Amino acid sequence: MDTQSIMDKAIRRAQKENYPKRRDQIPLLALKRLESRKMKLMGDCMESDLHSLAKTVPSIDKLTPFVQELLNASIPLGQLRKVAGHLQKTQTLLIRLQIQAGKKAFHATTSAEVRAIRKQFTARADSFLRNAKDSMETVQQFQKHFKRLPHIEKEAFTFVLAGYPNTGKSTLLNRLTGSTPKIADYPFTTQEINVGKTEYRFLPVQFLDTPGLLDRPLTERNPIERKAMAALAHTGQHVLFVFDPTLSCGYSFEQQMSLLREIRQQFGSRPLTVILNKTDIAHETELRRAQEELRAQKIPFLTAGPDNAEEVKEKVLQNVPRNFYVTQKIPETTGSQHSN
Ligand SMILES: Nc1nc2c(ncn2[C@@H]2O[C@H](COP(=O)(O)OP(=O)(O)OP(=O)(O)O)[C@@H](O)[C@H]2O)c(=O)[nH]1
Ligand SMILES: [Mg+2]
Repeated sequence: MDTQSIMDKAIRRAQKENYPKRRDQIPLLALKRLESRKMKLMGDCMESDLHSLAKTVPSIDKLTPFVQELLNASIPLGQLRKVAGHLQKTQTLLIRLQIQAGKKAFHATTSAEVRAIRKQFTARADSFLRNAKDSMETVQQFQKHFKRLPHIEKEAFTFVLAGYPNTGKSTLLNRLTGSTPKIADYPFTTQEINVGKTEYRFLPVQFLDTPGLLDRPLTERNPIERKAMAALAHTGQHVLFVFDPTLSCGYSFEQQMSLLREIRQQFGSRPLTVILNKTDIAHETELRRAQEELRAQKIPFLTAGPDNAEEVKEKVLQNVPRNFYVTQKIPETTGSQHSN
């Protein structure tokens, strides 16, 4: 829906309107009634299109902090509030314009004047719509992002996969849950949060695959990285840090270790397991180096590759506490996907 299509639709709606069957009115009065009716129909039509667009911006404050942060990474929510306000203001202007034009038409003394009033009305309504063009586009972009929000189950125990780009997080999600996120040999393949679901002891467990993170301050992080940070900050009971000891991801041992340190510092209240990935192509020395470092730091780890997916899954799932579903009070932020 763009400004042109809204206007075209309103004009088509007005064109359907014709003189009433009763033709006992004097022609000028009939014309005034007809043109006023056309303007009302056009105004209502435009106003209702704007309304249906603006109402898709839900009350932002009711969204969970996680959803707010995810959306904010794509479209600043402050801007979205302004834009929704602008659309509402345009609706009010259209209604006012239509009332004023109706009054003017009523007081007109010639047919030509009545027709001119409707032309003016159409031109001014068109300019209001054009002014709202950017706001409409922003809302439409927002709708797209909103639709792409991850469908997170509140009740499920949640593992969050994090790590440098290209380390194999999405591949691991596929191995753990069978879900099929996009996997590719370049960084930032994953741009949204992917969710994979499975069961453990007949209870729901989910894994969130996040976009890759670089080791740098939050203020320097790009919007895609900020989604991963939002997932770590607001969701999940256990972090799986995916580490590529082969460095084929394109990032150094030190860079990955430094990110691991930062995540432990920032989100240390939650248990964390390192997944040493790509063991099928890792040299023994590469693996040993990572394992020794992790042992020295007393960080639990698992080694993973294409050949031991089932074993890794079993070991990862053993981290779900037996009493989680009985005693765990699910935090509000564990993330309904949209609101609550
Ligand atoms: N040999 C080998 N390659 C792997 C393994 N896991 C992932 N890869 C490859 O590593 C590359 C990156 O994999 P992804 O799963 O897309 O990595 P990611 O961490 O999700 O990447 P981003 O979404 O960009 O952060 C792909 O070419 C995968 O095929 C593994 O265990 N062994
Ligand atoms: Mg990925």
